[in-house]
Amino acid sequence: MQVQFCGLTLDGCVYNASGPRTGSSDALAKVGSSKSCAILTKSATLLPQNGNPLPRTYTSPNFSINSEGLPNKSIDYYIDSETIKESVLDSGKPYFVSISGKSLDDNVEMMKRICKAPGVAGIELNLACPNVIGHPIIAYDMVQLRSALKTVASLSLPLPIGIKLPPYFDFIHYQKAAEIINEYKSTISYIVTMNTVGNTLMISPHSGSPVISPKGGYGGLSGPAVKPIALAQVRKFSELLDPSIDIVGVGGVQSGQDVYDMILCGAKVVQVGTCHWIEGPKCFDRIVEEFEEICRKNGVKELEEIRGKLKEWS
Ligand code: RRO
Repeated sequence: MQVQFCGLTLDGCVYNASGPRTGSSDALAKVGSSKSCAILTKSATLLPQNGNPLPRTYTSPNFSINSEGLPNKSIDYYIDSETIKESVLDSGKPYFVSISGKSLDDNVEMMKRICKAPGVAGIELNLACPNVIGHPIIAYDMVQLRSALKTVASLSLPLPIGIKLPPYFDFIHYQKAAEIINEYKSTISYIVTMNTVGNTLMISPHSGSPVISPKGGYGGLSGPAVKPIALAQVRKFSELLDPSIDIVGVGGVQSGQDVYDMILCGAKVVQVGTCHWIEGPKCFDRIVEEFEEICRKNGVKELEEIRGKLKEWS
């Protein structure tokens, strides 16, 4: 089933989240060869970074924790390197670049470079990384959120811009964030909700210490355990945002049913992060096939028939 997103026709509604298995052209090419309907990079910085010390990831059946600290090969690698051109741009799938600069100036510089490079379909501006030591989560600070969007608006960029948000937990916080995003509805094409739940902690019973090393063991929570949080984000923002702003749902998606639930809550497209990390790029084939089977069973021919159509409790 095709989906209109960012002025593009996507051949499906499931693609990869920024983060796991998205840092190299090899990994991105594997996403391109799967049933993922688009390709999205790891969040880039102006210069390459190794990220936080190891061990910085932990996985269990129900959840994962990471404090990767933005390891990436730099913006120029993701937009300008020969390997990206050969393996990713040639796949013919829409190619989105995620950025998470150390400062607003860095984000501006990266956005300008992306707009000069050929072949990029859109920019995902990550305002929600929880793991950079000494830096707060930008989109929890409404002053910084407004200032970031004001600056982006002033650039009048020719590419669609999405912003990646952290999870919110109080309705007043959703309202404040939505109010600001709606002010910039002519600049922001879509939101991506949600990033990992920031600063969570897990302890190993064997060592009696945190399961990851950076930041005193605090890291972003993802995986099946966060799906109810992600559904709430998608549902609440679909009630609050201007309908011209699309919603990309992400968080705990590992099955066709999870994709279906995200769309019922109002998602236009759905990203898969932790499941891609654990299962590898074949997860896109499985999830897409499961989703198509559910749609067939329910007689759904167009996604618009179910988008945002969550029923009231009965
Ligand atoms: O690299 C990371 O530590 C990271 C990033 Br940029 C992000 O946006 N979310 C996350 O859970 N980890």
